[in-house]
Amino acid sequence: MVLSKVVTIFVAVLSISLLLINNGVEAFHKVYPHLQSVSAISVSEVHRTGYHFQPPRNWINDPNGPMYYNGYYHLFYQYNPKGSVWGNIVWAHSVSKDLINWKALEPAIYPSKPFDKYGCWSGSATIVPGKGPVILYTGIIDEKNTQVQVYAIPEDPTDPLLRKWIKPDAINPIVIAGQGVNGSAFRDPTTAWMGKDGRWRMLVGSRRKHRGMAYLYRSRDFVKWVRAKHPIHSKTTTGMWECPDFYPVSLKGKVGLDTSIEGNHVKHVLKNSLDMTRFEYYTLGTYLTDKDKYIPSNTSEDGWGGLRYDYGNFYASKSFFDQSKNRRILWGWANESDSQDDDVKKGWAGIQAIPRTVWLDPTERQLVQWPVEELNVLREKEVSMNNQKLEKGNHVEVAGITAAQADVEVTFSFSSLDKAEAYDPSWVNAQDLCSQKGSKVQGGVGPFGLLTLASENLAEFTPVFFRVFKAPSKHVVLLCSDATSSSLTSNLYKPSFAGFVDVDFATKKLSLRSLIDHSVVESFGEGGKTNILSRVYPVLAVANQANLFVFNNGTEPIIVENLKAWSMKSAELI
Ligand code: DQQ
Repeated sequence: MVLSKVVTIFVAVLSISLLLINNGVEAFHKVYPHLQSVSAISVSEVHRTGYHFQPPRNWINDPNGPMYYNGYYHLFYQYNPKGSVWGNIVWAHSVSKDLINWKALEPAIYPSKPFDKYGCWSGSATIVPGKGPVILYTGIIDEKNTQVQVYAIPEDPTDPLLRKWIKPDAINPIVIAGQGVNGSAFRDPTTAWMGKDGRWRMLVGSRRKHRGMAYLYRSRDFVKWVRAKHPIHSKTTTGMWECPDFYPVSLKGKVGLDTSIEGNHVKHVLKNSLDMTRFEYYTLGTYLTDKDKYIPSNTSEDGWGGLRYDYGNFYASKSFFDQSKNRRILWGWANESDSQDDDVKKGWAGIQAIPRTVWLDPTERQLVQWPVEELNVLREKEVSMNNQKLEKGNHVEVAGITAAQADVEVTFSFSSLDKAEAYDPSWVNAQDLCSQKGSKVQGGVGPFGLLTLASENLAEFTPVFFRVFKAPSKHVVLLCSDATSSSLTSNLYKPSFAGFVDVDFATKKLSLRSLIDHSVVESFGEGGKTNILSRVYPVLAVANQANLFVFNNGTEPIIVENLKAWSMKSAELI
């Protein structure tokens, strides 16, 4: 009795502290009745992106049902057609031939039935052999946000753009919460996969009290679904699991796999988006197909401190297998870091991160991500820098490109690690360490990296940088993307996002790529091992007043071995 009280108090305290550090973002289902149908008179352009996906106006959140089908990529996403805060949610729909240039169509799925009258929330697409694409999504049936799962198919499967979707009345909703399941925490069905027994499986995110869960459902015909006795996986204290994603990755190479592939040559990935903190984490593990259980590997922390696709603003992500290029592609939503009132004034909120190819690192300890190769077609006007030495306190401009809309790839090197600062083992939280040390506190090996979206006199800048520390038996590398000095505006969330990088120092080099796009700095450390997306709102470092620099603020001299930077053309978003 006493013990259970202690546990309850501990969980409550943990939940409150997690909420206090919740990535600075309001709960996504927070309803602003007075704002959610307020349409802005005009759209503010200054921080709109040039090549990250965003519609002409209004609120967007989670990517939904991405797929490649009959020559087109389809991206659906959560969208408020009436305003720029969350609400009135439909599935907006865009199509593309190359994942970069998009054409908007009419919303594909919108409230029209009793089983989705109060909203069409997130879900996934599965290409069912012999049937074509099927979307499973969460319908909201009442004002209490009771959730059911809905089945939708194209009205005309021969339409190459799959414009209209129907939700057959005779079978919907296909899944309701059922006994023992919390009906207001029961959402975001995954892409389905087929087991060796010929039955389909899919997951639905949920929680039981504070335990995050992914319920498993099975079906023979994709229409009648039965819940398995046990969830595929669950974890104490992690709270509601939103937008679960479950898929195999090959042990060798970068090739992506269809979601139904299983066997000794693969590991599985389970990713969940944690409603309590607005962060996601994933584990790598083994899918025991005979038991329909997923067991995370002992190299993957299963919980709050787990691996993240991205240590910045990246949420509700979803991957799909692109059968046209045999790769797995990951989409994630990047929310704003300004206030709801700002969003109403500017007439838009939310973007999608650049789609990323994802594969297993050869160490098998983590995933690696890289912007899809198609992005490179937007590159123009290349400039480069080679063997540029950076002494302590130096910064050098990367001139000649449109620094507010750019792509930069750089490799830094140094000749010795002797000067690396001592690592304090209590520094387990990378973000805390980054906010403590930042880019301005002089170090030994680092901080060095890029000053992005910088005003000429550095009154504003968003540094993306490494700091190297020396622990007793290894070196610890921190990658930071620090928004603290990003804007002279005060009413903004300016986090010091950071993650540790798993590095082999045989070559004493570190590489970085940053995609800079007006209010986005999306960075990939060490070839995509540790990635961070920041949203920033400079007032001086805008348009052609933005600059890009390389810098070093450590005592060890740093060499910019090779840097290439490009102005980026704008993507077509029509
Ligand atoms: N957003 C959707 C939900 C999902 C959440 C609602 C995650 O289905 O759980 O817009 O951002």
